[in-house]
Amino acid sequence: MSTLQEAPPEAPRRLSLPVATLIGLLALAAALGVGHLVAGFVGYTASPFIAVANYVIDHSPTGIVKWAERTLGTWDKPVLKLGLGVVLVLFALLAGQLSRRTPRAGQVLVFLLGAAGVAAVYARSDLGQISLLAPVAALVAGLAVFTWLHRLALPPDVVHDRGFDRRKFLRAGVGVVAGSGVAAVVGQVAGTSADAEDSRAAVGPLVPARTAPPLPADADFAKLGSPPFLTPNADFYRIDTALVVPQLRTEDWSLRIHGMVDREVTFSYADIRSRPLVERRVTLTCVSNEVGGPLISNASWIGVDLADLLEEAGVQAGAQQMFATSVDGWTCGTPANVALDRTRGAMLAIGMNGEPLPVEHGFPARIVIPGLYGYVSATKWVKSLEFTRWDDRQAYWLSRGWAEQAPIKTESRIDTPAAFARVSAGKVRLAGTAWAQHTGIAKVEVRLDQGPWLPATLSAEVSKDTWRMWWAELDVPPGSHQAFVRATDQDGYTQTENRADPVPDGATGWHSVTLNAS
Ligand SMILES: Nc1nc2c(c(=O)[nH]1)N[C@H]1C(S)=C(S)[C@@H](COP(=O)(O)O)O[C@H]1N2
Ligand SMILES: [Mo]
Repeated sequence: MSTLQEAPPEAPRRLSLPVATLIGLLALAAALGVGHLVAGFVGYTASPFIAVANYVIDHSPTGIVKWAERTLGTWDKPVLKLGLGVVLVLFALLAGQLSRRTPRAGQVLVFLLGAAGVAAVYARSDLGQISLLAPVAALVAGLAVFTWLHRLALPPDVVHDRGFDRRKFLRAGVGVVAGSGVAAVVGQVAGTSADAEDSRAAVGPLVPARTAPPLPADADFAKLGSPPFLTPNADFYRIDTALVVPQLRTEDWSLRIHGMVDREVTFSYADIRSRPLVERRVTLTCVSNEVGGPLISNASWIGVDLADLLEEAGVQAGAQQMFATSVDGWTCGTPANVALDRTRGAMLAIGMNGEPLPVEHGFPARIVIPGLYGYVSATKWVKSLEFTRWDDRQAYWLSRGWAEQAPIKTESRIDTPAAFARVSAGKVRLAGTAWAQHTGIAKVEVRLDQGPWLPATLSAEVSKDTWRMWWAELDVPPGSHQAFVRATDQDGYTQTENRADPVPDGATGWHSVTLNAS
């Protein structure tokens, strides 16, 4: 016993360092386990850990979030969870350390942590009040376990203190670990059992009444190193703020169109599914994409004309923006005139490359609007479209310093050879992609170092709303050289050489790769 209780009975009683530490960690485990258990029944994202992580995403400086998207890609969320986990463990250790004589300081710290969880759930617009039960249960469990274990290790009543009972304490600790684990697993199973995948599998084939024309054979130069014309769903870039992908069944989804409209209307999935469906190829691009970056992909979308739905609602003349909200509370503002313009071809999409939308790309339904960056158009898991004025509502990225109007900028990229590739001197073939959604690409040119611009061969134009592939040959002498690409769109605009950052409305500049020829 004496190893765990450092001081002789007459000295001030206090917990050993390892025991104090263990108490903090076990209280944390209990809080997270119980929180996750209750969240499984009242709303998965109400799990305190997830809610706090979501809060961090929503309230981090926009520069950091966009930096994480660019540099960490799809790893941004695991890295965030890991970071948050480390912070929590440090708090637990601190709570233990501060409570070696009396539990008071640790209890206050556990309470504050629990209160942060409650606040994070309270701050979410997509969770009802009942979901507060999850972080409240976590707070209570954390406090109770902390207090109980502390009493066990250091009874407040000195007279009956028969010294530290190591066995009893360890048994309690094992019990807390096992109980927290079981609670977390039950919560996980309950929270994800209403699985969207089952619902998605039950949708059945989506057969468009108006199919897109067949793809020409030379829609891409994939054999020469350009991207494939249609991006397979599994390779399609993904950007969103959702830490947990919203899990919706078709029967739980609906779309409400309201605000400055003559008649508020609500559509169910069955309503949309039973309409004549259209198929349209549209290339999506993220405003965060750096020059030469990967945040662009192309798909064949199946859905209905958004203009048809808006016509039924009767959008009023003074409406300036279509303010879209997703089930996870993310928001997006689109210029109303673009959403209403029939010739633009905005869609409510339910299918992607012949399948129902993948869950991470917005199942059951999302918005797709040709020619606008995703953050001002492409709301996934969309549940509401409200027509308002710009002054009435500020969308998610708008309030974080990104532009209100964000048409996609004309850009081009070299896909092959890769940067710093070793090539044989002589004729080197380049291939890549160029895009100017809703305007169309007119010309792509390449050049070596400061040499003349040479025209590239373009793939067939499938649609002005999709990217266009190109290939070209350059004569590369031995040594290190830089190959450049630039595109000209059908409005006659040639890409500027001036480099601009993605903030606030998209990057500009020529993409180049360094080639090492020998
Ligand atoms: N609900 C929701 N929809 C969203 C976002 C989001 O964070 N949440 N991000 C938008 C952004 S910034 C982009 S670029 C596109 C990306 O769509 P994708 O993930 O299907 O490629 O989705 C848009 N729709
Ligand atoms: Mo984006």
